[in-house]
Amino acid sequence: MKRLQNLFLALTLAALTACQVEAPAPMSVTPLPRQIEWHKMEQYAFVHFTINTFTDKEWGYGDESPELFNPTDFDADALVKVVKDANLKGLILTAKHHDGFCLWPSKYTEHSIKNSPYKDGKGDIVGEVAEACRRQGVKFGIYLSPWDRNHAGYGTDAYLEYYRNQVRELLTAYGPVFEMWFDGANGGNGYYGGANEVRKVESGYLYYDWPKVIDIIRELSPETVVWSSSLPEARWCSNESGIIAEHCWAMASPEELYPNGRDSMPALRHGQEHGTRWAPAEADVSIRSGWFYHENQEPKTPEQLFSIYLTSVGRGGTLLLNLAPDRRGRVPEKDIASLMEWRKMVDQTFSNDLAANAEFSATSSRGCGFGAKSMKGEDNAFWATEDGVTTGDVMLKWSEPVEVKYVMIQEHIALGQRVREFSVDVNVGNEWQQVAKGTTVGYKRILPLEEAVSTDEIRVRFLDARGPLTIDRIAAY
Ligand code: FUL
Repeated sequence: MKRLQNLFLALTLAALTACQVEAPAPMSVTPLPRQIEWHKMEQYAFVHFTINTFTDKEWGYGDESPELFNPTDFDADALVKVVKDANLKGLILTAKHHDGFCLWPSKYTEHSIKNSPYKDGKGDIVGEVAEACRRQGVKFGIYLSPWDRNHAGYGTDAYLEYYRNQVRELLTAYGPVFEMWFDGANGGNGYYGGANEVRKVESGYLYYDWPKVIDIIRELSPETVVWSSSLPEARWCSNESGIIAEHCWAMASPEELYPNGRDSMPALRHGQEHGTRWAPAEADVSIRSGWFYHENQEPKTPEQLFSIYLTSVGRGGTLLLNLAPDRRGRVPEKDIASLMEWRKMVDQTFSNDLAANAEFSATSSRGCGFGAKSMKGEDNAFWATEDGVTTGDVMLKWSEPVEVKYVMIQEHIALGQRVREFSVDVNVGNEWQQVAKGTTVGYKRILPLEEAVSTDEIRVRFLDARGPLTIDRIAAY
């Protein structure tokens, strides 16, 4: 008995010692905890709703009467329910668009909902939506247009004070918010308190002195991810079509994203391997061609939305999908139908991970706890190679052939983004065929195969990386 006990003790000790393998050191740029939470949301809604909805415009001039804002059937809970049913994890609302009309009763201006017929001036769309989001477990975010075509002081210090006051007012009353969206459209003609002129602000974004605004956010809502054109914690993916580039780093350097305060499209599109911040790409796209509701436009089809899902969530960033309530304040029925069908397609395609029944192996691993099996399923474990090993193959083997149309790869981004090149191969009739290849992976990469293949073995070859490989998951659908 005693010998058996000793043996058991020895085995346990051996196992413990063997398991004392440390994870690879993090890369120099890694996401903040709030950015990891943001990545995990994957998809959330934008809601463009304001006076433009009633004037049939995309950009209001700034002289519109607040009397025009009069939704006849607005119900914040119904709006949030659409978002929730579509499995969108958050909602970013246009609290103020370029025309300057405020959807909350701001104490800093009369150009707001308090002078509209909506609920006899007692309504507060921002507050109502924020509360409905909290009730239904959807995260709330705010779009506050920096460009304001209504404000008399736009272009001067007076407006900057007004703007910062509003950021403070919103975050105090409606925070915490998961994301603040500071649009890049800037300066031009407008009403400007009656001046009716063209106002250009200093070199794009520099006028706003973003660090001062960001200080207010950090003070009042520390968990907010800032989408801005200065010190971004999430960046524009460079287009409004829902397409993140295939080659896309989550890292970027602000001075290269915004040289002289202006957008650099290549830097926004691809990020930078040696960028100094974690500033991942977000794909903003509208369900219709406009951001605001226009009667003559149609929603995208479920198939189009599915394709957008693949080029956004499937390329390491997030999807910010815009809904445009109509003059009732309701998301149009046909848009809801398209959304729900899209959700069904995503669920059906990605609910059954074939890799759950596969045998995982790898050409090498760091050892205990970091073995190939760690890439199976959703958990915190990840596969890692030894220091100095930046390539490796992962094999998934089934006892019976499976039909595969999509391969999904996730890096363990908490330690940084590393993969520079990879190939996906399938074994058909004892021959390896390359069915997909790529450069970057990041939080999540979905590789659609040209056509479904029947195979009992898949191999993912990591051909180059910036450091030891750290792969969270490989799945097949
Ligand atoms: C753009 C704006 O000008 C559009 O109106 C819209 O809000 C879009 C999301 O961002 O820059």
